[in-house]
Amino acid sequence: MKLTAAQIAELAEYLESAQLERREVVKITDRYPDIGMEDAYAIQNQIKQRKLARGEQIVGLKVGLTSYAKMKQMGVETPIFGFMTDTCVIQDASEIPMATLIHPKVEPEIAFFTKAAIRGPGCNIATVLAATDFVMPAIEVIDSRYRDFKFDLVSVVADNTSATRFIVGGKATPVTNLDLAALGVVLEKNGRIEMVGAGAAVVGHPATAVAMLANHLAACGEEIPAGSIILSGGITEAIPVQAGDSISLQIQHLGGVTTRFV
Ligand code: OOG
Ligand code: MG
Repeated sequence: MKLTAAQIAELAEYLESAQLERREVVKITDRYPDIGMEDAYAIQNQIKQRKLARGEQIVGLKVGLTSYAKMKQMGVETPIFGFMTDTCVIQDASEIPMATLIHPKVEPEIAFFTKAAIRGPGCNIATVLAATDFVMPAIEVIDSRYRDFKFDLVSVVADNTSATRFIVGGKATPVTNLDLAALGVVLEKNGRIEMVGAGAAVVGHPATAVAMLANHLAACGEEIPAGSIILSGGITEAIPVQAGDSISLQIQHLGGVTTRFV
């Protein structure tokens, strides 16, 4: 660790208040250029403690920068991991007020619902599928707290991987007989196709992203609990949204999910 406990607490407060007050801030590496990955997760963890202390509940976990498009863009080879609380949950087909966000983008994802704990190390596609109750299509709303949505890897990890809102819908589909890598994905904004993709865009298979999350948690003696929702990572690039935009995601065999920004 390169930061002191006091600096970690201060940076957590800095980022979380930006989120709560819906304003952009300068990225933390501009002030502390030497921040390492361990510090970044310590800041994210401190943000989690702040939210728990305020009575929020953890509802799920997320994996980010899993698509080859984003990895290339960021020059990284390993995904990043974050958490979601009950305040992130938006119901299918309901509205999201823009006034509650900074500069949101949406991305298409496959959400996993676990029926058993997943504990690393050594997790793989098979371990994950065996512990999966069902999958559903999910729209993730990401909203970086950083100016112009620009950041480096440690800054975005500290900022809880831009986690903000998510919406699940469609059919709760068991994974038996389902090839998640081959599923076609269509993301529309206001009735126009914006992005198309396939499950394989996420590190070859979305369950691999979940396995990487379990293996990451294992390094700190943690696991993915049974009954978790896991967002396995954006399948395409994220698209920016504005008030008035309707977003619709269709995933082959899993059905659709929609939301509208007002
Ligand atoms: C970081 C979060 C990325 C994903 O699915 O790739 C993410 C960002 O791009 O703001 O959630
Ligand atoms: Mg995402």
